[in-house]
Amino acid sequence: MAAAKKSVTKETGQDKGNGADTPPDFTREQELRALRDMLLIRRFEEKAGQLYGMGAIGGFCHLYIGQEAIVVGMQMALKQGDQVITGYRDHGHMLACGMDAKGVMAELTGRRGGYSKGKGGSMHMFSKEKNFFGGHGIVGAQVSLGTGLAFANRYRGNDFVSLAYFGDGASNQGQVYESFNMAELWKLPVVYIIENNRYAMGTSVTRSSAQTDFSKRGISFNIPGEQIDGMDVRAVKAAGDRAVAWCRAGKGPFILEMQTYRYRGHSMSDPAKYRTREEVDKVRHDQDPIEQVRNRLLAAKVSEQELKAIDAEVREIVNASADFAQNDPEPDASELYTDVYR
Ligand SMILES: Cc1ncc(C[n+]2csc(CCOP(=O)(O)OP(=O)(O)O)c2C)c(N)n1
Ligand SMILES: [Mg+2]
Repeated sequence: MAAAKKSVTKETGQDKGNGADTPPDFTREQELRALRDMLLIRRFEEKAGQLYGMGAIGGFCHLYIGQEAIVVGMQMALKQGDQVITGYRDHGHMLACGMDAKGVMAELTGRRGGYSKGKGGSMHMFSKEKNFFGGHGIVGAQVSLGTGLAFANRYRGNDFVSLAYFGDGASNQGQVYESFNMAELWKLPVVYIIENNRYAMGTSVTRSSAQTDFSKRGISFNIPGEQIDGMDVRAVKAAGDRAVAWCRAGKGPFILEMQTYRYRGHSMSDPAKYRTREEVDKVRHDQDPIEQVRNRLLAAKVSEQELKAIDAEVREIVNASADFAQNDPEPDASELYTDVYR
């Protein structure tokens, strides 16, 4: 993975701190929060993987392991009322938005306590209270919908910003560019976050994309873009601050390419034969977002005990969610006829 290079296609006029190469330090509280929130996603996803292996989860299940710093860092740049929308690799986004782990896990297992009453599954969960708008299985669909959320904010005259997350593969979808055009034309407050994890299913970016610097994808629409080290939660947060401030100030959309990596296959049914084990191990070893924070905390003399307490708290939440998700009843058959558009 290229180290954090940055390409700003239009001068933002914002304070860029020390630049993306050396992101501003976090306070101790920020480091601890980032560690806890990233660990929650990692452990939740590991547990979801186990439950899937046991046959407790049906349908599709796309894990977010390796990409945790992106949603956690971006969430730290938001204020209450800002909205989030993403694709099918969505459990991390939900947890980062503050959705309840029990409700998410129970949706995965198809139980009535799930966010969609057990009728939606992994790719179809929403929370009005937490401003999470899904969970979308159609690649690229969330980009147009996220632009619509921004349009609504502008129409209503509030100062909320919407974040539309999508992948390197989705970046080649036609509706993305129709959305870019409208967003810049109408100065809509939307941050387009391209999670470049280097693969779209089994296809690497170099095989699928003529322009692999995704921060440049907005050039013909005059949308500024930056390339960010998406494995460093501090760099993500700093970039999020700049992009969100730009949108909130009424200057229009902003593109952030987050350079990241997914450790697991595309979905649970992917044997991942298109890459080597060494490639995965190298990223895990050299760049793991959670280990980076843990190492900085240890270097700052935070005790092992304090870190263990965070581990324990997270494990308890995840175990409780798995227990609930396996013991909560399935939805009643009458639910087949509710929440259906006719
Ligand atoms: C319109 C559409 N075309 C194709 C698919 C099948 N499909 C599902 S995921 C995916 C790859 C998307 O990759 P990327 O955008 O990089 O996201 P990632 O899975 O890496 O997070 C494809 C082609 C789909 N769901 N929708
Ligand atoms: Mg991808």
